[in-house]
Amino acid sequence: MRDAGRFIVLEGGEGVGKTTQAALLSSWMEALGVPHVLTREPGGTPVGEAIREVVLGRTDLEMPPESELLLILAARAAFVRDVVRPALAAGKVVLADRFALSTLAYQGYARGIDLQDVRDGLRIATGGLSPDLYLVLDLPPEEGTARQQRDGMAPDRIEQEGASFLRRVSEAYIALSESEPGVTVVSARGAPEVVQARLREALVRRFPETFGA
Ligand code: Z5A
Repeated sequence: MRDAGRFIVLEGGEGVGKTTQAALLSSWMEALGVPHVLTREPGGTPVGEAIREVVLGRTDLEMPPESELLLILAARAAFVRDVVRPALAAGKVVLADRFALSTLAYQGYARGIDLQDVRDGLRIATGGLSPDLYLVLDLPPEEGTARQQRDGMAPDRIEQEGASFLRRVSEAYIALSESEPGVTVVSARGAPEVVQARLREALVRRFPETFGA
C-alpha cells in the first residue's frame, strides 16, 4: 500500500462528467493500491445526505440564496469532520465530487452572495481545510446540458435555474481557476477514457510519489 493522505476534488459545471471520472479514478487508485475514499457533496454523511434531499430534491421549495448557502455549509461541516479529516489522518486519499469551489461558483458568483461572506462561512465549515488539488473539468455549459438531457433525468432544484444561471456557473469556474490556489483545469471534451487519461496525467505530475509508476 502507498502512503496517500491527499485531498483531491473534482469540480466543474453541470454534466461535465465529474461522477463518471471520479468512478474511473477510484478504479485506477484501487488497481494502484492507493487507499482512498470516494465521496460527494452535498452528501457523504447522514447529515449531508439529508440536507442534499432538501437542497436538491425539494423542487417545490422557494429558498433564499442565504438559506441554500447555510444548508450547504452545514453539510460541509459534517463532511469535513466525519469524512475528510479521519481519512486524511489514516493516510488515505479523499477523492471528492465537489467541495468549496462549488460553493464559491454556485452560491457566490451565480446566486450573487458576497464572495467574502461565502469565504467566511467556508472557513467556519471547513476549519480552514483546503484540498491539495482541485481538478476542474472544463466544458461549455450547453454541451454539459446536452449530456445530462441524454440521461433523461428530471432536473433538480438548482438545475431548474436554467441556461443563464449555468452560464454564470461556468464563467465562475474560469474566474476561480485563475484566482484560487491549487486549481488545475482539464478539458472535459472527448470520450470518457480520453478525459480520464488527462486526469491521471495531471495526478501523476502533481503527486508522483503517490500515483507514479
Ligand atoms: N452545489 C452547490 O450549489 N454548492 C455546493 O457547495 C455544492 C454543490 C457542493 C450537486 O448535484 C448540485 O449541488 C450541483 C451544485 C450544487 N448542482 N446541481 N444541480 P449532483 O451531485 O446531483 O450533480 P452534479 O455534481 O451537478 O453532477 P452532474 O452535473 O449532474 O453531472 P457530472 O457528475 O458532472 O457528470 P456525469 O454524471 O458523470 O455525466 C453526465 C452525463 O454525461 C451522463 O449521461 C454520462 O454518461 C455522460 N458523460 C460523462 N462523460 C462523458 C463524456 N466524456 N462524453 C459524453 N458523455 C459523457
